Amino acid sequence: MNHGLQTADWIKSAAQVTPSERQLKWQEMEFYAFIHFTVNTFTDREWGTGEEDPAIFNPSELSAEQWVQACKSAGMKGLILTCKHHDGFCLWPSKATKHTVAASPWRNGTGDLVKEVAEACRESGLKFGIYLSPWDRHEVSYGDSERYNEFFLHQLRELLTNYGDIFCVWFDGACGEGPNGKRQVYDWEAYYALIRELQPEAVISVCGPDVRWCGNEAGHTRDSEWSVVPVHMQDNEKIQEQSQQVDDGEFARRINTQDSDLGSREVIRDQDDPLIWYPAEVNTSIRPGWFYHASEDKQVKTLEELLTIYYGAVGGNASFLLNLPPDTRGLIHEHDVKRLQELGDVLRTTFEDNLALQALAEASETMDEQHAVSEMLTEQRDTYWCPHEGTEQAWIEIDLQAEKTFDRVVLMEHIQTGQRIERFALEVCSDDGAWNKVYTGTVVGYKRICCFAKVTSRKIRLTIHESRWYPTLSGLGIYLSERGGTQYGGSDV
Ligand code: FUL
Repeated sequence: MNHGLQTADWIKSAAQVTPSERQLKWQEMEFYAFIHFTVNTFTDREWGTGEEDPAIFNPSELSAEQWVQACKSAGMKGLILTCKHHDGFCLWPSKATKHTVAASPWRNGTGDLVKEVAEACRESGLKFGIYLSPWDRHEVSYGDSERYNEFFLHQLRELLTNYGDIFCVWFDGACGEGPNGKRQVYDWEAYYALIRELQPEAVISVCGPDVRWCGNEAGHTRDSEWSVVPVHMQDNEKIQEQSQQVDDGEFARRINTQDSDLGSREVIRDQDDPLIWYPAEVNTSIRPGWFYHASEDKQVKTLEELLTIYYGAVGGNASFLLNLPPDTRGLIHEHDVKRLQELGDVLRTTFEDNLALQALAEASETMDEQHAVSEMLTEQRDTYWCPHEGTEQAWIEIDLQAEKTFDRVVLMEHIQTGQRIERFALEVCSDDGAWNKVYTGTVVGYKRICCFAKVTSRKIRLTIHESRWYPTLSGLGIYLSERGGTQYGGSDV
C-alpha cells in the first residue's frame, strides 16, 4: 500500500470537498414531494398568463391533510409548495400584491394555503419548503429590475417569516418571455442573503448554491452522479438557459445527455475552477404535466416507472422530488393516492429487514480501531470504516453467518468526509468457493442501491477498484425485495 505517497494533490483536495450542515440534513431526506397548485389547476393550463381572474381559484374540498397523508404513505420526508408560479397568483395573502387568495372566493377570501400546508406538514412530521417563481407574468414591476427585486424580496420575507421552519427555497430557472419580453435582472445575491438571514438551515435549490438541478424533468439520473463538481455548475444564467423556455409539454420528457459526466477524474483534472459540494436533485411529475389535468387521469406513472426513478435517484446519489398535482377539488386524485401507497409499501417491505445487521465483516485494511469494519454494519451514520490515508483500493468481505437470499445491496459513503469511491464491484461466493460478480458500479456518494438478480449465498465481497485518496463507508445493507427487478441503474452482471 502506498499510504498516500503516490496520491496526487489535486485528487486529494477533490476528496476533501465536503457538504455543509444544511446540505447534509437535506440529503438525508432522500424523497419528498412537489405540489403544483394554482389558477392553472382551474384553467387546465401549465403556464398561466398572469391575467387570470382570482375568482376562478375555488377548490371545493381542499384538504392539506390529505396531501400530507399521501406523501407519508409513499415514504416522503417533506413537501415543497408552489406558493407562486409563473402566473404570479399567490397562495398566501401577500401584502405586496392584490393578486392572491384574498381576492378569491376560496374560504371567502380569508384563506391562507401556505399556512394550511405548513401546519399540516408540521403536525405529521414532514418538512416544509417553498417554491417562489422569480418569473412573474402578472406583476407590473417585472422587468423594472430594481422595483421588482424589492417586490420579490418582500414576498420572500413574508414566506420566510410567517410559516415556521423552511427546509428548502426552490428557485426555478424557467422564463419564456421570448425576444420581445421584459428583461428582469434578478438580484440573486440579495435573495440568498435574505434566506440565509431568516432561514439559515434552508437549502437554496436549482437557481441557488446548495442543490443542483439534475438537468432534466424526465426523472433521469446520471450513472455517475458526483456531488463534487466545478463551481461553474452554479452559474444561474446557464441553469436558466437549460430550463424550460416554452410551454410545449415536450420539455418534461426530454433528457439532455450531452453532459453525462460532471465530476470524474477526467473532467476535473483539467479544471481551473475550484470544486464545490453541489449535490443533485431529480425532479419529475407523477403525471405528464406539473399541474392537474383531468385528461391525464389515466397517465399516472406506473409503479415500475416510479421505482425506476426512485432507484436511479435515491439509489444513485441524488434526491428525488416527485410532483403531485392536486385537482380542482383541492385533493390529490384517487389514482395518484393509490400509486403512492403502492410505492411506499414496496419500499418499506424491501428495506425493512437488513440481513447485514447480523453479519461479520473483514476488510483488506483498516485505518485504526475507531474505523473498524464493524462500524459500517450498524445503522449509525456518523461512524465509518476506512483504510489508511492514500489507500485507494480495498476489499471487504461479509459473512452472513448462514446462507441468505438477497437482491439489493445499499452502500453509503461517509460524505461528511467527502465523496471518494469511483469504481467498485460486488461478488457472491458460490458453494464451490468461487466468487461470482453480481454488480459493478461507479460512484457511491451518499447512497448507492445496487439491484441485481436474486442470489443465495453466505458471503459477499465488495471490491473498491478506484477511489480518491482513501474510501469510507458508513453503511452497508443487504436486502431481499419481493418484486425483484434489476433494471434500475448501475449494472448487474
Ligand atoms: C419548470 C416550470 O416551467 C414548470 O412549470 C415547473 O414548475 C417545473 C418544476 O419547472 O421550469
